[in-house]
Parts: sequence; structure tokens; C-alpha cells
Amino acid sequence: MTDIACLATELDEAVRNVTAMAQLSATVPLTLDQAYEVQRAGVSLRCDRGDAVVGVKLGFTSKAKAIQMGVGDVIIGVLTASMRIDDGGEVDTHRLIHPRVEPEVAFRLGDDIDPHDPRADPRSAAVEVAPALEIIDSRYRDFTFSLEDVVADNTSAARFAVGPWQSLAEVSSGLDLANLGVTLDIDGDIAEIGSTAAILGHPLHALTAVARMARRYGLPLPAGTIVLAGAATAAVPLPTTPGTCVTAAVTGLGRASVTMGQRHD
Ligand code: OOG
Ligand code: MG
Repeated sequence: MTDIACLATELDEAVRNVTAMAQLSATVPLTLDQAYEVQRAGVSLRCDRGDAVVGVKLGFTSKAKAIQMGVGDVIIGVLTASMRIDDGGEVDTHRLIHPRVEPEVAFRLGDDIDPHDPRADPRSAAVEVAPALEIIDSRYRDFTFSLEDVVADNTSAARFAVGPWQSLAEVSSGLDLANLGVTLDIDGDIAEIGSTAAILGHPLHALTAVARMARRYGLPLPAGTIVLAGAATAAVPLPTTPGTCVTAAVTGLGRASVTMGQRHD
């Protein structure tokens, strides 16, 4: 029998000890459903220590990411309060194993989405939109994993920062959210360029995908939930030199930035 709690603890310790581990799939045959159970058990361990769920994130919604990681299906993970960095805030790089950063679009739900109601319209529940940065940090050696591995590892979720929120209705009346320019820059030098079109063809499709997956895997989606729609470009290694600034900019939405903090080694 697969010991879900044991696997969740192993991954949790990799986070806490900032140490990469072997892929679970190397030794344990894991189904996708079991992988989501491991993820859920890992989030519970965090919450038992006083953390709180604040959102969800999608992974592999863009071809660039799926190709980069060699893994195809869309996946969902959980964002907690301790992963959040204020816009313009500092990244505690010494707590991360081999972080990468990617530019994203974030939504905030104004209403609950009832995950059990197949008619619920997830798009109308989203009321705000913002540019965002996600820092991912696989707990597996060499940032290499199977689909089940990465799901069990809470989709590599590590840190995220959200730029200024704007009303989704207002933004949508003046801008075509389906094709906005996205850049990721490091100290002003462009590292990646993309378009919001890369996110499932239209970032609002991410909300439909979130509702579908939340229903399947039993994730609650209350009002206030932050949704990271998935990277618009491939991820780049996070430069960890103290003072380095990384910015995601989305045309018409603005920017989200973080700065690397002091090393503690
Ligand atoms: C998994 C997380 C993917 C995205 O935006 O596609 C993801 C990984 O690449 O480690 O967050
Ligand atoms: Mg991401």
C-alpha cells in the first residue's frame, strides 16, 4: 500500500531542509489520484504549522512550459500565505533549493465557486486581475520529475508575488486579455518574452480549468481565492545575487517585482 502521509512528510522535509530528493516515482508506483492525495497531505502539514491556503495555481497551461519540462497535462497546486511575497518585496533565496521564476497572470475570485456545481461559471466569479511572478522550486534533484511526481510536490510551488489588482470588467472593456505582451526581466534585461495567448489560448480559460480540476480533486474555491493562471513563457533560473530585481510585465496590467535578499550561507 502506498503510504501517502509518509511521502508527504518526505517532500515536506525537503522543503524545510532546503535539500533536493529523489523522485518518488523512482521507487513508488504512484497514480495521479494518489499524487493529489500526497499534495493534499503536504498542504495539511503546512496548515498544521499555522500556514493558510490563499489560492491555487495551474501548471503546464503553456506549450513553452510543457516542452521545457517534458510533461503535458495541466496540473493544479495550492498556494499558501507563507509563499506570498509582497510586490517589491524580498525573496529569501537561502530557503530555496534551485529556484526558477516565471511571469504569470493572476485572478482573484469575488464569489465562491461551488466545485460541485458543474453549471457554476468560474469566469464570472473572477473579479480582479493582476500581473504576477511565480517562483517554482522542485523538491526533486535536477528539477526533473514525472507528472505524478510534480503533482505530489504541489506543482513545485514555492513563492509568488502579485502586482496591482485591477477590476477584470474594466480591464476587459479596454483590452483584449487574449493577447497581451508579457516580459520577464532581470535587472532591466529581458530574459523571456511571450503573450497571454500562451495560457491555454486565453488566460480566462484557466478559470474554467481551475473549476474543473478543483471539482475533480476536491479543492475549495472560496471568494478571495487567488488563481495563478500558469506561466506565459518558459521559466528561467532565479538569479540569487542579493539586490537583483526580477520583474514580470504584462501590457496594460502593469508589473510585479521581487528583489533577492541577502544570502545566509
Ligand atoms: C511545475 C510548475 C509549472 C507553470 O506555470 O506552468 C508551473 C514546474 O515546472 O516545476 O507553475
Ligand atoms: Mg507557474
